[in-house]
Amino acid sequence: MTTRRKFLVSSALATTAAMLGMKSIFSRSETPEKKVIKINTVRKPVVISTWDHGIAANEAAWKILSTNGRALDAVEQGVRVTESDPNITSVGYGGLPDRDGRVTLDACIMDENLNAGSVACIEHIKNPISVARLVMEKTPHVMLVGDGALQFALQNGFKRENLLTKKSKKAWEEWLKTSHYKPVDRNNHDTIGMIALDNNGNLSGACTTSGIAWKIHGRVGDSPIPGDGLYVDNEVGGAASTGVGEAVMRTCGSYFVVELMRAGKSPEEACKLAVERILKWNMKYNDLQVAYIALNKNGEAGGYAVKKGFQYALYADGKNQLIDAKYSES
Ligand code: SD4
Repeated sequence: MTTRRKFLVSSALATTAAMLGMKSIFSRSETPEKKVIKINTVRKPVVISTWDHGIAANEAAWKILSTNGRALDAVEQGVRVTESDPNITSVGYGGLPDRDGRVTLDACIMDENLNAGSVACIEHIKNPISVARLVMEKTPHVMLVGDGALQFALQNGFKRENLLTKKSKKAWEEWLKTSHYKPVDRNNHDTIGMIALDNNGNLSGACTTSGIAWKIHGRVGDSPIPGDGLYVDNEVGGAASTGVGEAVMRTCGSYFVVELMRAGKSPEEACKLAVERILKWNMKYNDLQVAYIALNKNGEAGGYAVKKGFQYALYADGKNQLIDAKYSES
């Protein structure tokens, strides 16, 4: 019995699948009478994150994902590993300071219900991602900044700490000798962005950074802005960025990547088109590097960068691997 309703349901699902680029999800039998919708394997869980420090972050996320935990918990715990590592000078504790010697941090988190929480230009808190989560879950707001964010964190039991390690202080003192303000040195920026798909098929993402070294005090980048440094739409996929935040903000980068996936692009194609949008405008940043990572609802992942050198960590099918991203310019 082929009812009109059945037909409508199957064609609607097929259209959705096409829009999401999920070529392999649905298949039909030959005869209209036996129109069976077969849900193929969606690869899950999966977690993807930026740069080589993503390997250790993925491990922490995987512990949660592989025991049927929630993607939101996985991304929070994953990026906390990077934030807490004093040897990583671009995220959290040990991050390089601004030109006044102050370590100011940006972070954003998004769950499977389009909830978002973020903190920008927060000082003295080692794990800003957890403050961002609290903003999302315990306040009617999305973003808290500066002193207000710090006050909120302290009121909620976070510890005030000195985040400027000896190593970062030394680097800053060295920089002070010339005070040459070159905010786009690629070695200076390696935010961690992470997107996870859990066993329930839900997506979440996190992004956290100390931003660009020696920045003007008060400068906020793309990372804490939903739609720029991070975006997750549980119907489609998630994306995160790293690199010169100003270029990402001017193109609403991560939102653009997600919308491209909604329109049927694969994660890698979507990241490439978002990179090309930046390049098309010929933005005048020295040594411009921007990279995106993306993961769709189907468990397909990808990344793409302006320049050579960007790597992302992908944990899927039980394997945690570092992958060299394709790029537009050598
Ligand atoms: C920012 N996008 O603050 C961040 C920096 C970064 O890899 O990603 N570094 O602009």
